[in-house]
Amino acid sequence: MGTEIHSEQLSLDFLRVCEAAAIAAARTMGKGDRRYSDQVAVEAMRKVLDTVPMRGRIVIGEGERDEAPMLYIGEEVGLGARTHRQNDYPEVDIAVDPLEGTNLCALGANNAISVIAAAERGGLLNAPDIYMDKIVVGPSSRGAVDIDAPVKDNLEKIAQRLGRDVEDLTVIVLDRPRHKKLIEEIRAAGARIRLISDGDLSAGISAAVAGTNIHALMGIGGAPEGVLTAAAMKCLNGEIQARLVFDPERLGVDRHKVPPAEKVIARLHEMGIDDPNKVYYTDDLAPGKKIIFAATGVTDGALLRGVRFFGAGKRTHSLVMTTETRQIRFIDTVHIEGGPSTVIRF
Ligand code: VTB
Repeated sequence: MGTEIHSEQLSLDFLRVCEAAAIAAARTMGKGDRRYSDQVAVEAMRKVLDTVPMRGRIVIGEGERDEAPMLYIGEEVGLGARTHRQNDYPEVDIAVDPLEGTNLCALGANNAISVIAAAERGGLLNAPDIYMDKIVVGPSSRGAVDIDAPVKDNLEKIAQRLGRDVEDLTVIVLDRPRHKKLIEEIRAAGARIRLISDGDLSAGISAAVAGTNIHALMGIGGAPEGVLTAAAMKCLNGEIQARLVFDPERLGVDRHKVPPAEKVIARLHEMGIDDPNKVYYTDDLAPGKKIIFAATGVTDGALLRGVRFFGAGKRTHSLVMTTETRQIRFIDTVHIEGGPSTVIRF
């Protein structure tokens, strides 16, 4: 059974986890080796996760057991995973993205982050690692959009809720050929667009925070990122609507580039997903009652600053949130390595 989750305590443990992954990844910034950046982030995250007092189980991670050495789906992590006194620790389901935007980090581009989300058992959808069409909006526009409505209608609704013109909205879209039509539709409606090369998770979070000048995220990205976005939306009162996508035509790729539809449908069935066209709402993706979300900036971004290294240590900027304690913390941490004469700058 395990003990109860104490969100506030655990959220600070997850802060340490994210900080460690972000620092490790940030050290590799600009080296041009995305796999290496990811690897060090995974290793650092895994190491600190194992010091967290919980019986953790990875539900969204680096892939299936046979393809990922660490943080694979089903892996047990945390102090409770390596003791016979398992009942002393709460059972926690965990979704991680140790380095969201591996390319961004490898190139030193903006908005690479380290992310973890957690909930009680069953609180985060065990989503397949395929594509997902998403629309993400902040609290003001919650309940106003519909993933099946024309783009123009959704933009008009968002504009109305925000008390401005469609021309004053900025929508984030992953810069991919599959979004040609979506981009045309957003342009035709009159909204502004920010095209990004990677990282629709950090973009989705930005859409739910006023002051970022980002009002919505639209388009097809990864399904695991969709679950992490949903966890953040639960904490921020934002909304995500989503649908799995595996049709090569919609993805704008050759048929042989993606697994055949029958195979995906069979796999989804195995995972308990009987309707592959189902629309997932925030609570379907992250049904948990006790959701904890933490993210640390790796490179500078719209919401979080990247890791800064200086002689006597480093400084990290993170976002830590919980649904239970209703706290949204922006945490600026100085990690000191130097001696007693180390100077801390405000
Ligand atoms: C998506 C998106 C991620 O990678 O998974 C994208 O959700 C991959 O899309 O945020 P492509 O296969 O078209 O490259 C990210 O952008 C992470 O880098």
